[in-house]
Amino acid sequence: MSNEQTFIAIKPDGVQRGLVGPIISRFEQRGFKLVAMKLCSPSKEHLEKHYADLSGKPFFNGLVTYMLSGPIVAMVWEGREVVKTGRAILGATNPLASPPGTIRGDYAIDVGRNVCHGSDSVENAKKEIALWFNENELISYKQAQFDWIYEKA
Ligand code: IDP
Ligand code: MG
Repeated sequence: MSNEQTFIAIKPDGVQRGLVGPIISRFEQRGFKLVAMKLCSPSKEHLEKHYADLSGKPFFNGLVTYMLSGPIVAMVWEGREVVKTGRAILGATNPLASPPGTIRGDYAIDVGRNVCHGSDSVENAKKEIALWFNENELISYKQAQFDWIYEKA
């Protein structure tokens, strides 16, 4: 399926460090399609909901404070196996365990400042997209380069 979707976010450190362009470029250059994007400052409640699965972790409060520390670029990207491939483009959660060539492996050191977020499963991607975007913010269009990226739809 070439219409799988994932939720990708550039965290406050990524925005403040001027990494919006480089991070978007990696998804564009790979051939994925941008379906939605906004610069936003979500509430504490919204971020606690986004990371609800981690609410029992000792780093949870620090994580929410980090995510509240500045604007976030929220995006939806679409394409074949984009959830799994998006995670590969981001790299490992701990940047020091992430090889050069990945976003975290090229731009980050500490796990608590790892510049980007990506959904970890198709099911969670659906939930995260619904949490961060209204349906009318997801734009439907044919990517001009589609037939040059995919052999078959
Ligand atoms: P992921 O972002 O690679 O999916 P998760 O385990 O879902 O990793 O954790 C969510 C976020 O929480 C991480 O991206 C990172 O910012 C933060 N985090 C995870 N583990 C730690 C930790 O041990 N210390 C501080 N922050 C952490
Ligand atoms: Mg995660």
